[in-house]
Amino acid sequence: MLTQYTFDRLILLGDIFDNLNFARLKKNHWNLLSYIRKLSNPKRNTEVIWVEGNHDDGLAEIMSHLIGIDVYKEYAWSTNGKKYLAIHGHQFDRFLNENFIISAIASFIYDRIQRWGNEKQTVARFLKNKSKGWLRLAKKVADGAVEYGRHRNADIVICGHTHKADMYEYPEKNMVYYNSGCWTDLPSSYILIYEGGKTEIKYFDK
Ligand SMILES: [Mn+2]
Repeated sequence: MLTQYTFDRLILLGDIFDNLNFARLKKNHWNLLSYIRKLSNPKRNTEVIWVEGNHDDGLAEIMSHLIGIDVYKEYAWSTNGKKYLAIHGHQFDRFLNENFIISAIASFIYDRIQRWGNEKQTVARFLKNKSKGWLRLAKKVADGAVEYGRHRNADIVICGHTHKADMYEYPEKNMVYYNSGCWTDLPSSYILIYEGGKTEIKYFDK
């Protein structure tokens, strides 16, 4: 996906790593990391930004040395007169913050489902699209992120965290929310912001 575009800026929206267990990383994971490191080389004029998630909280510093990219809690920028704010989104996940143990178990189970699942991740996708709890969580993260973004004077807020690619409009606040979804399911999803400011959810299937 990365090689099919030329771009000025790549924003990694958190939870790039699950934990510090690097022994679990396979060759293609290291290839991706080394590609990202290559992109961040000043000669390439590509800015690589890592916004910290809840899973890679604390890893960011190590990784910024290893991959040589800057790590942020949140990242704001302007394109074509619109203000964007990228933040991972766990900050608005009250369930996660109030039920840390249950969330850790749920995250463990989801991880197993993904690892045992077939290539198309049928079960993981089913959970995301049909589970009422998941939908409620996705909307709550969106509402929280937009409220937060309003105080930051953002027009567009982009989160990750929920694994569910989404777009919600908040006309009464004059704001739009995007969620970039995730890389671990197929099709993988990401957000593309064109030079003219057009913003789109895209999908990638290998
Ligand atoms: Mn997360």
